[in-house]
Amino acid sequence: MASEQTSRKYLQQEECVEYEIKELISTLPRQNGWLASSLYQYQGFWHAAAYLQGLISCQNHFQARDSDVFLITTPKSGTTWLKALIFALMNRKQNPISSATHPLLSHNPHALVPFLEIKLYADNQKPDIASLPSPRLFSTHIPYVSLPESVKNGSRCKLVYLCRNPKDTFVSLWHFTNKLRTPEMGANDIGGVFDRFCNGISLYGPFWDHVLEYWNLSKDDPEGALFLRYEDMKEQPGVHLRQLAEFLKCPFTAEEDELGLVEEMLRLCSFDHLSGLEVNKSGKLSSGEANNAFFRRGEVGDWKNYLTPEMVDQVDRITANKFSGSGLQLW
Ligand code: PAP
Repeated sequence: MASEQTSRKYLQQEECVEYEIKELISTLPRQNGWLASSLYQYQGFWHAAAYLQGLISCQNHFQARDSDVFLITTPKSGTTWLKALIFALMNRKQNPISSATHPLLSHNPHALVPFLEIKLYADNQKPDIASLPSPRLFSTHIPYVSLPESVKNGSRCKLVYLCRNPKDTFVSLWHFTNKLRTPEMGANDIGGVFDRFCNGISLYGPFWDHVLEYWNLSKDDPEGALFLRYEDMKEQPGVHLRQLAEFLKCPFTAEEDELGLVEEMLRLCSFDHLSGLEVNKSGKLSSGEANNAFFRRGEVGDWKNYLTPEMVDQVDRITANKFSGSGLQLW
């Protein structure tokens, strides 16, 4: 049925792309994806066809402003959480945190902070984003190498990168893609996708290269790029929310501090609160994913329930090897 088809855009990657992208992907290295379609290697990273079309159109047309803020992650690193926090933080004047009509109470965070290549430039090759008021808030999974030139060099916009330990990221991605696969497709065998993840063949992978590029950027340009870790945010959310506010030049005032705004914001955006909202229990994104697919456990260390000692050893060795000498603290 057409309606069933359009309600699952994420399963129809190749069908959604234009002729030029079909031509391009026919020349790229190809591997089986974790959902229905293939992954294509472009500028060193693996992409699904429709998101690659979004990426290329973003490279061709996106014009950054100095005031733009980009929230960047590899999939399943805590994107939904950080979207909620940054949205609440940056819009707190117009949308008081305690308001009964706060947008986060009725919208999934993905609907409030759109992805560039997955939403804006996937729905429309030239979306009208020039009319959006500043500061604009966007999100993306695009690796640093593939960011539009105006983001990398033409502006003083700010990038916030959130990463998560590779074992939890992998387990979260495995669950997420299983949830999006149709009953006929069945779940992916964990061992098979684990090998692909370790070989870098996952959406926006290699995971380690993605993280490392943004880590290096944050060292070279601490004013322009903030590097956060999911585990640190879980451990000391208040410290990192304040750090984020300072970085984005909207620090909490003494009065806000006295009123307990940091704690209130953390409560609004917490896993328990967001996952319990009706919109996140029963709603869907326009691309078809159920909102509840973005909320599973929200904990650190769930990998212990899924990975064998051999798998743990393998990921830890790759991580140690890839990050060696970078100064990036290992998990
Ligand atoms: P995306 O990159 O595809 O947008 P993303 O939000 O990064 O997805 O991944 C969802 C993960 O963040 C899930 O982790 P899990 O599978 O290990 O449970 C999800 O539970 C977790 N998550 C979602 N919202 C929150 C939140 N408010 N606080 C902490 N973790 C969260």
